[in-house]
Amino acid sequence: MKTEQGARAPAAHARADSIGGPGGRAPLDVIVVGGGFGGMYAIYKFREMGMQVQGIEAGGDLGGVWYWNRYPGARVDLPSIDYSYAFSPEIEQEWNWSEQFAGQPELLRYIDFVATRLDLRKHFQFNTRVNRAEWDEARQLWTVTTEQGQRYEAPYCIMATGPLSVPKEPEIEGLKRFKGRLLHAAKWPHKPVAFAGQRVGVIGTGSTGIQIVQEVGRQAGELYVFQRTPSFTMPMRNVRLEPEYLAEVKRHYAGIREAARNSAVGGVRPQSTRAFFSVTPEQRRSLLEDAWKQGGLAMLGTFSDLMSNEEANEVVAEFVREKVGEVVKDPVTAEALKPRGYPIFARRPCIDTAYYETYNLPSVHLIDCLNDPILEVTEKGVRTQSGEVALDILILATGYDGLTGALTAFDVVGRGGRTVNEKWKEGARSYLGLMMEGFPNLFMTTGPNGPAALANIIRISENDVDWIAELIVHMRKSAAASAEPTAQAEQAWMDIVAALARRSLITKAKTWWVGTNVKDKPSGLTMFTGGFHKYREYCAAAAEDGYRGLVFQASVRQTVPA
Ligand code: NA7
Repeated sequence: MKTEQGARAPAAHARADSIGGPGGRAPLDVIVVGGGFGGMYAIYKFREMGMQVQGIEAGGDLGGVWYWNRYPGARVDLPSIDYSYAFSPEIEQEWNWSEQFAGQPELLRYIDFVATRLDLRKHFQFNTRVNRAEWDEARQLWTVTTEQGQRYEAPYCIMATGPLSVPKEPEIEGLKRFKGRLLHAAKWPHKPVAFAGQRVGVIGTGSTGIQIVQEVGRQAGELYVFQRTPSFTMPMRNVRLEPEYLAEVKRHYAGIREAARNSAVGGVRPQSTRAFFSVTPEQRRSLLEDAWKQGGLAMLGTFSDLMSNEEANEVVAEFVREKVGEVVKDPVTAEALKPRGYPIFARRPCIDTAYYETYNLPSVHLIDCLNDPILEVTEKGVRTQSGEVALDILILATGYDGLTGALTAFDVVGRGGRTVNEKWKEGARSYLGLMMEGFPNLFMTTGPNGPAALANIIRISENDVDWIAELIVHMRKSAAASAEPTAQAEQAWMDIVAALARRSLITKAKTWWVGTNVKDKPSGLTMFTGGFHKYREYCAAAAEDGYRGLVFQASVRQTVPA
């Protein structure tokens, strides 16, 4: 298999100082924390560069969110063709997606295919959680320790820990009291759960809750959906991918990838330059109807200004509310399902398969927690203001400590003993979402202040890993042992992120995107909202500019010009 980097790079200069993992293996060059899409590609890329790599993964296998999220109905909401690796033409040609939006089992099969094809598993230690990572300034190494007490050292550490890897327990009294079966969407059992004849409750109606409701609603004896904030959801209109279509895609993968890299979402979804009010009301309506029929997130791409023009946004929001009213027969339920008070698309827009239709089943009951709040979980079920709902199974689909949760869940200690928790006390700071001032040679893939959550996570991961790899090649050429962004470069990036955020309607909703879903978390938009293509341009410009935003050190006390 070819690598983008081509020839194998020389061995890292710092290897003589480093020690390997257990078993007295060769000194490590790079430790990768996380075995999702980002971590898998990082391991592959650095191995192909001739580096000694070690991956550490908390799960029992590769896959990240797709390893953990085995709940019924789990499905990717980007087209599978886009949501797949672009770095290997061989894998593109050999793998066949069966559906436009692949389900979790197929995604795991793809991950297994890639891992087996590239022989990636041998580089990972599974079932292992990192509990500390510390920069050893004197030796210019990262020391990473695990909960089991193992210790790894390497000059480079990649946190491929993902934006959605720390599930959020809801702040609801009595969860431990529940005598029925308590399931968390993000820690779903590996054996199928039988719902037939069961009284099931679901708390949470984000993307996860919606996927669960539409699936479990058709299986359970009774389903009770505890909804606090309704989400806007649009029809997915998933289809099987026919062999002729796949053959056509395979012939054009290079162009498809190029288009994805140059798009705001990192996928081939068309994005119009048409402003909402530049066309007549009739044309607008007809375009919205077309997008609704087309399905997926087509609507978001139909106009250019839906995330910045509040008035335009509200017309689209009302259009979706009308659709809810057309589908849901009970007017009280329909009204409760209509999201109000925040702009459409400011919360992750969901795409569904007959979600609203599920509420027409006599066995499916919506509990509007805005008017009837959950008071506590009891031994028997959930007690809201209006009474107790007895349940056999309670499912938590209550989201994640997104973007920053993984790196604040354990001690990541940088220069001078400062932790990431301390650095991010007022909110996550980073340079390009990739590095942090005070944390030399520590890299993040899909990190805060990058475009994570707003664009295809696989395209972002590939961009990030390639950028880090190029930087390491640069460091080797210039005999640099460590690299770290300057405080000024980091601030300049934060200013860009903040300026874009001010123009976006995203901040007008309370979501994990802005951190308001986690108690005491500093809130604010820590995502780059300028689009994946622009993010890539910034990353490329930083490299082309000779990494002027970074400080390099050859060895302690000796500074190397970039
Ligand atoms: P989300 O989108 O954060 O949704 C979590 C849901 O759980 C949301 O509806 C919350 O309501 C609800 N929630 C959380 N805590 C409570 C309590 N205490 N009581 C009632 N309801 C609660 O997470 P998802 O897992 O659905 O989706 C995450 C991402 O995965 C998604 O954005 C895609 O990128 C894929 P709230 O909004 O707080 O009122």
